[in-house]
Parts: sequence; structure tokens; C-alpha cells
Amino acid sequence: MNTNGNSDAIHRSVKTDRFQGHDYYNVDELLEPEHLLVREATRDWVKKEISPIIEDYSNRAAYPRQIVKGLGEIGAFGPSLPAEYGGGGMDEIAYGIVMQELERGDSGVRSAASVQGSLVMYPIYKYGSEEQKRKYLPKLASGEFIGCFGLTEPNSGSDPSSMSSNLKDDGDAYILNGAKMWITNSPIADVCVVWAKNEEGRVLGVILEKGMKGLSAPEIHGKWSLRASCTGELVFEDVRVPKENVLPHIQGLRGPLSCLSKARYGIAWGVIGAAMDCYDSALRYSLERTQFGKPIGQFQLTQKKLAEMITEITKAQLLAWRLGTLANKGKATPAQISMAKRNNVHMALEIAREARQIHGGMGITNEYPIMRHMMNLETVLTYEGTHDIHLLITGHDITGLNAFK
Ligand code: TGC
Ligand code: FAD
Repeated sequence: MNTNGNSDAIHRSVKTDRFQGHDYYNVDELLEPEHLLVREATRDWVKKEISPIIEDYSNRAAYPRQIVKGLGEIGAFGPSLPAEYGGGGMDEIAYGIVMQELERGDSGVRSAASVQGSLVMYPIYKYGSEEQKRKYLPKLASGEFIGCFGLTEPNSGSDPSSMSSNLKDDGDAYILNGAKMWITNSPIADVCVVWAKNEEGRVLGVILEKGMKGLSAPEIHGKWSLRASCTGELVFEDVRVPKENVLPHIQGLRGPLSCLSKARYGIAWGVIGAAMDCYDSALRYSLERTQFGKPIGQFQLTQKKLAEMITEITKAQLLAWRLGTLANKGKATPAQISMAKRNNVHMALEIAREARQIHGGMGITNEYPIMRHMMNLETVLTYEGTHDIHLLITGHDITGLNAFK
């Protein structure tokens, strides 16, 4: 593919990460000292472990599996789950900040942490038996096990209630049939939290383990987005699931949707990191790049772009912080979380697009992180509930009228 030396150099270049955080409204003053410590530790880890490799992995559409242990070591899996089960024992704001710093590195890295912590550990913690918690949570927290979350199906995306994966009673086990689609980490997962309907049509959560007969997880190839994240299917052909693998404390769609609330909260914070990285790069480039005898940052049109970017980042930071304070009191509603997810992802995607323009032609190369963030954010706009689904959740909340029924 690469026929000239220059583009080879771009592909192979190891990046020096010059990122600096941005805090135009002194939001740091709203944070506790431990939040700042956690941010610095995660930022340092991202600079050391992610920035030097991410363009290369993304370019090759390869998953940097070696980072999983490191993510476990820095406490990125379940930062707000109790330490007793291997979680970080921190508050919801600390969890958000960890996601922000990881997504500053790459949305796929944040995805790995979101899935493991909020979509696999959280349901086991919240709805699992004591035995299930002891068996799975510490190994998931440390990164010894990789987990995945199966809700979406080929014919059931925004409307998970239409799922057709099903569980038939067979004495001391259920027989599971069906398929899941677009499942982050399924091809490499040791543990899968899967949602399927029983014979009464109630949604149950079951824990599957790699190697179960009839379970396969082919990888999905050809993604232009989240290229450094592994995505696959889950196929169930008469998988025998012992009843002890059912999450005993939940039935109904509220189970998976409550996990989504936890993960969407993390995304509302996470994407601020991607936006900041784009802004940071664009600001620096605008001061270094000269055209017409002056830095392009001196042109009013460039200043408009940069000023609007930092304004939107600041608004998103305040929204996330307020959501975090509500979440710490157990008062963040699913609809409030939807609003923050929707607003902040859209904000980050718009900033990536503006930042790309400021970088001119260089903006399309992997010399800069912009196109990678932009392409990643197209997925983030869609997964965990699409942009429009979140708008309809807000619409329902404010009018009392449900567009989905
Ligand atoms: P609906 O009747 O509204 O609700 C069913 C039950 O669930 C409750 N509920 C929630 N509970 C907690 N958190 C939420 N966010 C909740 N939303 C609803 C609700 O109160 C009710 O409880 P109960 O006890 O009365 O039964 O359900 P519906 O069928 O009308 O659907 C509504 C809709 C469309 C909003 C919902 O299904 C939805 O959010 N659709 C989007 C689907 C989605 O987000 N899929 C994500 C798949 S996972 C993923 O993308 C992972 S990406 C991983 C990565 O980061 O890499
Ligand atoms: P559809 O639901 O078919 O939507 C298509 C379009 O129709 C969208 O624009 C949508 O907004 C619109 N639409 C649908 N219904 C309405 C309506 N009522 N009103 C107005 N517009 C509507 N899922 C998992 O379970 N686990 C995972 O780990 C996971 N990881 C993912 C990783 C990646 C890289 C991707 C791309 C997806 C992942 N997903 C995962 C799936 C993701 O959650 C779904 O893609 C998402 O929920 C949308 O479903 P869909 O793709 O089937 O789109």
C-alpha cells in the first residue's frame, strides 16, 4: 500500500505526546485532591502506554491486548465498584475522570474499560450471587479475565426488547440459542454477560465462559472506526448454561439498561478527553503553522473555531461534573445521563471535525490524532444508544409521551 518513504514514515512514527489538559473555567477547583491524583496517574499511563503505540495499532486494525493488564493495574476496571471485589472503591467523578483520560488516548481504550467495568463487572456485582461475584470480579478487575456484554442482535439494535436469543428450561440448565452482533471484545472474551429471553419472554442475564460447547465468537472485520478495539459476534447453538450461571437478582430489560446507564455516564466524561486532545493539537498547530506571513491562529476564522471549541468543552465539563455530583448521591436519572451522553459525544465529534480543518492536509494523516478520534467518535455516537434514541429519551422525559410505544 505505502509506495513512498514519506507515508511509511507517517505510519511508523512513534508519537511524542505533547498533550496538556485544558481547564478554562477552573473546573479543577470543583474536584477533590484524589480526583486530581487519579487524573495525573491515568494521564501518565496513557502517555507512556497508549500514545506511542495507538496510531500503529489503529492503522493495522489490531487490538493492543497487552494493555489489559495495565488497565487492571491502574484501576480502570470498575473504578467505582467496591474494593472488596477488586474495584477501585472511588466515587463516580473519579470513574468519569479515568474514562476521560483513557479516551484522550483512544475511544477504543475507554471502550475496553467501559465494557469490562460497567457492562460486565457491574451486572455481576449488582445482580449476581455472592459466589458469582467472588468467582469473576477479582479476575475481571485485574485484567486476568476479559469480559464482553451481549445485548445487540443482528435484527435488534435500538430496540433490545425485540431480541430473539432465547433460553429453554432443561432441568438444571438452560439451552441458549440465538446470536449477538457488534460485541466489543467478544472474540477474546473469557466471560460473556449475555441477555436472552426465557420461555415466558422475560429477559434474563447469563454468564457464559469461553469454551462452552456451542458458543462461538467470530470477529467483525472492515471497521473504519474503533480500529484498535476488537469487535465480534456471539453465536449460540444449543449452549448448555447451568442455572447457577444465571444472574439471580434481575429479570427484565431494566437489567441491561441499568448497566447501559453506568456505561453511558462514563462516555459522557470520556469523550471530553477525545475533544480535549483534538483541541490541544489544533491550538498548538495554529500557533506553529504559518501562512500569509503569520501564524494561522492569528486569523479570525481560526480563532472562531478555537474559541467555540473551548467553549463547548467547558460546557461539557460542567455538565459531566454536575452529573457526577448527582451520581455520587444516587440521584442521576437515566434521562439526565442520556442528555449528557448525547450532548458530549456530539460536541466531541464536532470538535474533531473543526480540528481537522485547522490542521489542513496534515489533519488527515496519522501524524496527528484527529482523524482517529473523529472516526472513533462515529461509533461512540451510535453505540450505547444512538444520538437520536437519546434525544427521544429526553423527549419522553420532558413531555411524558413515549415515542417508542
Ligand atoms: P422501557 O419500557 O423504556 O424500559 C424497560 C425497563 O427498563 C427501565 N429502564 C432503565 N433502567 C435503568 N437505566 C436505563 N437507562 C433505563 N431505561 C429504561 C424502565 O424503567 C423499565 O423498567 P421496568 O422495571 O418498568 O420494566 O424499554 P423500551 O423497550 O421501550 O426501550 C426504550 C429504549 C429505546 C430507550 C431503550 O431500549 C434503549 O436505550 N435503546 C438503545 C439500546 C442501546 O443502548 N444498546 C446498547 C447496546 S450495548 C453497547 O452499545 C455497548 S458499546 C460498548 C463499548 O463501550 O465498547
Ligand atoms: P439501528 O437500531 O438499526 O438504528 C439505525 C438508525 O435508525 C439509527 O440512526 C437510529 O437512531 C435510527 N432509529 C432506530 N429506531 C428509531 C426510532 N424509534 N426513532 C428514530 N430513529 C430510530 N452492542 C452490545 O450489545 N455490546 C457491545 O459491546 C457493543 N459494542 C459495539 C461496538 C461497536 C464498534 C459498534 C458499532 C456497536 C456496538 N454495539 C454493542 C451495538 C450498538 O449498541 C448498536 O449499534 C446501537 O445500539 C444501534 O443499533 P443498530 O446498529 O442496530 O442500529
